[in-house]
Amino acid sequence: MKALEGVRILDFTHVQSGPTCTQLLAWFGADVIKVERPGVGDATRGQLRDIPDVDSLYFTMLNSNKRSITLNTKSEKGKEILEKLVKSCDVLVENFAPGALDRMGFGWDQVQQINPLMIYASVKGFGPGPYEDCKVYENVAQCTGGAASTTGFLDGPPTVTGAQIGDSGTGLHLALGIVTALFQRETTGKGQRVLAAMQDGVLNLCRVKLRDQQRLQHGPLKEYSQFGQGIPFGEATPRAGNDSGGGQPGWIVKCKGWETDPDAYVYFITQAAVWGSICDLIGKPEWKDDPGYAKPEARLDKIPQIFDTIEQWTKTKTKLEVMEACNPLNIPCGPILSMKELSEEPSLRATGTVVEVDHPTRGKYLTVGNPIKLSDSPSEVSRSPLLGEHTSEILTQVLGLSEDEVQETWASGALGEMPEQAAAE
Ligand code: CAO
Repeated sequence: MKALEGVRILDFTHVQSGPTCTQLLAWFGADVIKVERPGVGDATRGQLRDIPDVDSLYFTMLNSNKRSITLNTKSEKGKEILEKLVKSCDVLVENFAPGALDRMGFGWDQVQQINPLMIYASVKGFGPGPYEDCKVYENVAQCTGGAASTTGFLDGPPTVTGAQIGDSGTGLHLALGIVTALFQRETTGKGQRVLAAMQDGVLNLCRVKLRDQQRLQHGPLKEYSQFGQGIPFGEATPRAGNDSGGGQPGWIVKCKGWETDPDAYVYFITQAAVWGSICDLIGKPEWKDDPGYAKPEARLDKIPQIFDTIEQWTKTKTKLEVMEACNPLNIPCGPILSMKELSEEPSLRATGTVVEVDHPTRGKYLTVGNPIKLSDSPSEVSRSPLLGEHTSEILTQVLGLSEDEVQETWASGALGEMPEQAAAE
């Protein structure tokens, strides 16, 4: 028994934000039925392809554990099937451009009438307001949600981050909204709308930067290295390079091999509580009692110099040796792990966070499994569906159509072209 077993999701999502959400729900046991346009499907099936005519990794890594039905929801027959699906599902999830579902005839008002229990969940770029009609992609959200203006170095331009906080981050927010609405439905007996706007999701993840914006009104931000460097603050939260967000000076420093390995670095935090251990470790025991170094405030104007000294030590060790030396002393540090290293890390394979999956046309590929572990609801990762792979199965099993009705629906063209195998049957 999985946590969300018995919950059926009508998955109208595409690209990344929505699929992240429904993939999570599928891992928790929900039956996720992905509705795709006949012949085309989710645009990401064909994007960034590494193997000709094979579903891209972009698609396969975001659509595990789902079933796929092809349906032209703009045809009469397609609308009829969609209405039946709406009646049979608990949750509708979508991340179309604003207004697309209304134009299709399946906006919130219509869906509520068809199925008052339905939870109607949407990702949009912006919430209600001046930008609500805009189409939004990952980096647009990072820029409009406060991440870009606070990421990068002080003397450089705003920078986007590799973590997909706009798309995958919003998908995560939406998933929480959906299970919360399902929980509330237990007492109200009603569905409701769930909206996760990408701007809101990014801003939520940048919460500490809005904290700093308000702190700025009461004086400079002393933990930012620009303070120690005597660089005045402007009106808005500045970019802080690799400064640690937690108020303890942190920096990325070189390790052994940095000349040839772009990831031979470690994040090193000079946490006040372990300052004495740091001084011993880097060969500067005299700093422990030196009034110029002993207290955090005294060190603020010497941060670059202190990290230079730390780096002289880290350059003599690999990043993992630095970690091995620091951990027993409770000195927080983070080796910069490359995607290659993460994909090969045995402990991540052992926990199912990195999983190898077999696919009929692609062969074996790696994906990231469920990062949220439930002790009573294990998440096995199964491959993403081929386009329309489960169309007939869903019509019979979920909607209860007879064989004749299924054939009739194929003949109407609403499902696209019948796959050769199904036609032979
Ligand atoms: N049958 C028939 N038509 C279908 C269909 C189906 N099964 N599935 C989709 N369509 C139609 C839609 O109805 C829509 O038609 P109209 O515009 O004529 O009403 C059309 O396909 C295109 O849908 P779209 O507007 O969602 O796609 P787009 O490429 O124009 O925009 C995106 C893509 C991502 C910018 C937009 O969907 C968006 O802003 N989504 C919300 C924010 C979001 O999720 N962004 C993250 C994207 S990356 O994860």
